[in-house]
Amino acid sequence: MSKTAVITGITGQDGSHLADLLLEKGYTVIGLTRRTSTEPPSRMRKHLWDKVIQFSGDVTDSYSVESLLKQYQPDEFYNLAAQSHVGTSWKQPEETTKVDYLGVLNILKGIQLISPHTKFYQASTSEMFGKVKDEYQSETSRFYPRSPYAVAKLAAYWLTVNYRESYDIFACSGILFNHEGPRRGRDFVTRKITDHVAKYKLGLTKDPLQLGNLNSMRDWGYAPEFVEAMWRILQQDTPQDFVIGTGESHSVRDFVEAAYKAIDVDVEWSGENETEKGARSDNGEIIVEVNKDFFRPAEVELLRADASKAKEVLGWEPTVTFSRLVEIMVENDIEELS
Ligand code: NAP
Ligand code: G4F
Repeated sequence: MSKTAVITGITGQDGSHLADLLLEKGYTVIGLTRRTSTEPPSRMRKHLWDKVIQFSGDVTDSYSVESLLKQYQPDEFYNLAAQSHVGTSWKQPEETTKVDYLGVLNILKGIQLISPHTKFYQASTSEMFGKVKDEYQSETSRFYPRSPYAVAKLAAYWLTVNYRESYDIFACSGILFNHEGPRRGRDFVTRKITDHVAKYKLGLTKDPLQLGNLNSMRDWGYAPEFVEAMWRILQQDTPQDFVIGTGESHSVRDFVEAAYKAIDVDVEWSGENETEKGARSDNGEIIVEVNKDFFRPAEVELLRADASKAKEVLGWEPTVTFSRLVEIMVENDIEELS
């Protein structure tokens, strides 16, 4: 008999890639979708529409989570639902806490009471490391969250540990570093850049790209490879937490340079100081401007993964390099816009 898996956040980047992977493996996939996710134009990827069972609900509504668990008693439950935008979490801290923390409590309570055999995956994040101490962050690094988003995610991480230890539930966190690709939301910095560069290439914009902090460093990987790690985490004999990332870190400035390089444009940085630096193309046009509106009240300066446990225990290793990732995203945006 095929295994059954629930995915919350199935209309998001990771949810859609995970659904593709599990369907390929023969799973029956149930996606929790909100009414607003299914109103036209749908946020659900069209190719998934007929292949997954849609269950209408919301992780902040315990009745809908419990009904889902009662009806399907799934083998696996992947909780990817979140208010996932860090910048937005200062503007909507309550909403962020409800979805990213209370939503997780609803699911764990439901599993404990209704479906204790269900294996649970929590989408934890490298943002929990925040103001980092270690050069590379591993499962044992100190947490120091720097946003309402990261605080809610850290509480949810500890709740997952707590339910595992208190009720013997197979509950795990994947602590994933940034991962990107063609399905990334356009308000995250990578897709914002590649979307703009594609428009520039196609002559659809002459405006400079407006960005915030160019100095922050992120460990950017390729999303389809990261959902494979989620699945492997739930196939282990014992429930454990894993850091998932590439081990390489680049600045936002590096990402901008690589994206313009993908369309054969050299970037020359200018400006009085590091924070105000914008950029010109090799033909003198201003192509990037630093805009204070995109700075955050507190910043995570550097993230870089030590994913050696994942390599050793899960046999998981990323293969897509930083420059290839940027090319994939720019090529995709050019194709989508053409
Ligand atoms: P995303 O594209 O922003 O998707 C978020 C998903 O959550 C959407 O499907 C959204 O559905 C759903 N959602 C939001 N509020 C909900 C609610 N109250 N009830 C049910 N569903 C709700 O995020 P992503 O990049 O795929 O990330 C997936 C998960 O991994 C998130 O938990 C994120 O915090 C975490 N994470 C991501 C990264 C990364 O680099 N991508 C790294 C570490 C951790 P609607 O369509 O209805 O809005
Ligand atoms: O692309 P970002 O918004 O991603 P961020 O904040 O790293 O969060 C993402 O990764 C986390 C994992 O570490 C996830 F948990 C989270 O859900 C999300 O997927 O910003 C990356 C960096 C930041 O330092 C930000 O300040 O880019 C900087 N940045 C500079 N200009 C900008 C912009 N970010 C955005 N979104 N927009 C800008 O214009």
